[in-house]
Amino acid sequence: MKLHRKFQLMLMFSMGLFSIHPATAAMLFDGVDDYLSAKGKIPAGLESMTICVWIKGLHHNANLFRSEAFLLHFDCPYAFYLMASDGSNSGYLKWDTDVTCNQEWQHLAATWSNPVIGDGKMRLYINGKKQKKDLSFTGGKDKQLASLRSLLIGRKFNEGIQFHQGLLEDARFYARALSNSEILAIYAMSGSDQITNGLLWQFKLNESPPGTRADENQPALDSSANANHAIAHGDPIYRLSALNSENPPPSHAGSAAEIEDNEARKAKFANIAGNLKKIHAVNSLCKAKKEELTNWFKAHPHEEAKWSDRFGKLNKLYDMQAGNVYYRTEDILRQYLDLEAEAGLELLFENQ
Ligand SMILES: [Ca+2]
Repeated sequence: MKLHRKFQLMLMFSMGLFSIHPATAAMLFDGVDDYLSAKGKIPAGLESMTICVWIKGLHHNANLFRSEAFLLHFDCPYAFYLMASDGSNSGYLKWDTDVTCNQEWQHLAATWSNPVIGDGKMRLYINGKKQKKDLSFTGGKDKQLASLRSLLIGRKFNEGIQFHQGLLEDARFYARALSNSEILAIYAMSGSDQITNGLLWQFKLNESPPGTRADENQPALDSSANANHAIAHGDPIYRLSALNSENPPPSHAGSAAEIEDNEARKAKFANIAGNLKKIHAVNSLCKAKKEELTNWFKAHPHEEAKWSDRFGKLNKLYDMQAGNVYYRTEDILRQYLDLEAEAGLELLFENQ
């Protein structure tokens, strides 16, 4: 059976049957107060599980999933943690590599099965690839996880592990441990894998067009059969996904059909390149304005004393946010321009 599935997967790779991700949107979390909360009709006494998600994370050490039964963090090294029904816990299985260094799209997955129905191992996967380390966990006296009643996505876990900042797409929870090849298929097929056996939650996070805000009246839809929709808190916003253009399936010899697919993909996401250029432009304008004001104040120490408080605070904000989310850098640029105007200056990006 396992071999058969592996062969099927290899065949699909070689025939170029992987389709373009159908989604155009993903959900952007601001790292301040955005998160999702879902209640679930979940069977008690889970003996195995899988959680997985596409992520483009900008903030180190953020929480991805929190529930009564498990945690998954976008953190280094702490990653995956289970709570059993008898109150015992697994401790953390850590990431082999620092996933938070990668600010590109990546697919993260965690699985576990107890030693009765499976091998009693917790596992982590990055972009479909099983990591070297695993962790044994029996699931306590009953070999079952704590009753799972709710799921928080992206919410702050503690002072060290904060709100998620960045994009999420296609978050799933299964009441079974998926196999290596199933995880690989979810990664490689970008949403068209149709692996639904045991699926209890699936938040594609692509239900609204880019630019729309999710709020309490506009829940994030659960597309599993359970329809356990999630309430959006803090007004996260839908953004263009760009999943395919930035994270194509693992490299393999491209067939003619695939090369055509790639061309279509390039065309489809050409506007994203435009957006990225805009982000870079805003970032570099913001940087230039900061330097310009710094130089001017250096040359005019009397003026500097008057503005140093506000300018210093703004610079701190800039250092924290530069290169992160577009609208924040834009906002900082606006504040530099306000300060410049109020100081009666017109420096006009002389160095640009
Ligand atoms: Ca917010």
